[in-house]
Amino acid sequence: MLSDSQIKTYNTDGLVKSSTQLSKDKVKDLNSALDKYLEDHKDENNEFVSGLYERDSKFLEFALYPEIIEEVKQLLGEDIILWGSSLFCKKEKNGKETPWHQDGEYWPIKPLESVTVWLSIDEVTEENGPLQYIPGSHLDRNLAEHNTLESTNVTLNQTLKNIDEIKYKAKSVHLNPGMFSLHDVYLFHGSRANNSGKRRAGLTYRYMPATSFFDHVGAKSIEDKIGYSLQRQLHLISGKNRGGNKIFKNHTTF
Ligand SMILES: O=C(O)CCC(=O)C(=O)O
Repeated sequence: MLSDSQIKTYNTDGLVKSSTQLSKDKVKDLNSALDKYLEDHKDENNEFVSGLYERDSKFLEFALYPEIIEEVKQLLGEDIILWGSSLFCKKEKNGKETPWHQDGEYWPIKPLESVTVWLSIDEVTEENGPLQYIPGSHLDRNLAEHNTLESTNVTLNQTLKNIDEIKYKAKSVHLNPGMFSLHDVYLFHGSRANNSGKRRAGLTYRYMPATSFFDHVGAKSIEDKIGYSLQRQLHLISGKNRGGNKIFKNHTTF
């Protein structure tokens, strides 16, 4: 569980590193799932894969681990929907940069609230392109202007317009396999390219309060801009669906 001081850090910085370390067996399971996925999709570019558990349901299991859910609950309250998952698997050479961005810029959630769990599969150090963020950049609860990038050498094509003058404030998140951080939907974050010789793979799981509404219909207009589908399966994992969401699976009844 997150301590009071970790919750305070999340509130003031917009990101906190959890103290939880998943067991060796769970880390092994994560690695096997990724190895299998990469083998099954070896002809594709897997540096950034969105809609991961829709593509391979094995990845749903990790998002439901109580170690993770209990900490998400501490930040979002009892009513929680898991709505998304991605793979960020930077190659060991020429591993793509993730430009500085706010997640909320292109997410059809109203009111916009979400916590991302960034779960490490590989060791993440300063060398292999750790997640970086600007502490406190989430505080005014506004979406800043983004530019659309033409480059194909990035995982996402959106980048914050006025990031250069505050980049010096950036902090990095270093993780061992089976550790995770949690970050806020308005946080400015990104990651550098990887040329370290060591792969940097992690999963992101996105949770929203079930009091918010995920707008599958409105999402269609955003999909053209970002270039991938936002038609996600919503999983109610705790409490009640108070936002009138279209739930794919309810995990709270047995
Ligand atoms: O891991 C990365 O490179 C970026 C992750 C990210 O953008 C996110 O978690 O929203």
